[in-house]
Amino acid sequence: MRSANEAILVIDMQNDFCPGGALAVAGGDEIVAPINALVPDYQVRVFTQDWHPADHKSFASQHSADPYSTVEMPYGTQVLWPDHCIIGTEGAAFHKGLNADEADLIIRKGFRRDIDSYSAFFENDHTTPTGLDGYLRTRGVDKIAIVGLATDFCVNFSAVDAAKLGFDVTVIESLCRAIDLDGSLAAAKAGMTEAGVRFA
Ligand code: VGL
Ligand code: ZN
Repeated sequence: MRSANEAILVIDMQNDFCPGGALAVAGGDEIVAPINALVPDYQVRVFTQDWHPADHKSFASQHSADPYSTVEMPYGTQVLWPDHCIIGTEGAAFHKGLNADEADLIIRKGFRRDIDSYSAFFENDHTTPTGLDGYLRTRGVDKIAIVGLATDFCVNFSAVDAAKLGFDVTVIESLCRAIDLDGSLAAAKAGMTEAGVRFA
């Protein structure tokens, strides 16, 4: 058992990010069983769920644009995604093999139509908080292990924000899978390293 100041953060282990889903990440389902095996080692367990309204502005369909193209939003450049993780749909549900009953807290993010939220801590304007920082601090956490999907987007943004907030952060790379759009994985790893994130 890990000590009480260490949390595990399980990012977006949802059907739409697994093979067969709307925004499938290659091998996303391979990490379900090893994540289930790891979670019980931690006394503080937070899972996240990407959770978008059907007309979310991160969807290419809302811009008559091609998926994976980009658009300028008030908060910066936004990749436009296929419609995914729509609130209440099967695509937004956790992978059926994931032991989500083990979660102490489930953070939903990306529920505001006009702003995307990759990070478990802040929306993509880097200022609107999800409340997770306060939750972890009030539970006495100062060290976080991160696993899940996708390495180069939601894991990356969560890890960098956590490090900037002063947490000691380790990304367990073998329990993550990447989208890897135009070098995004290499860029994400460089950014995480720069922010002081460790890899295990
Ligand atoms: C994610 C793209 C869009 C992720 C979420 O979980 O990494 N990526 N929404
Ligand atoms: Zn999303």
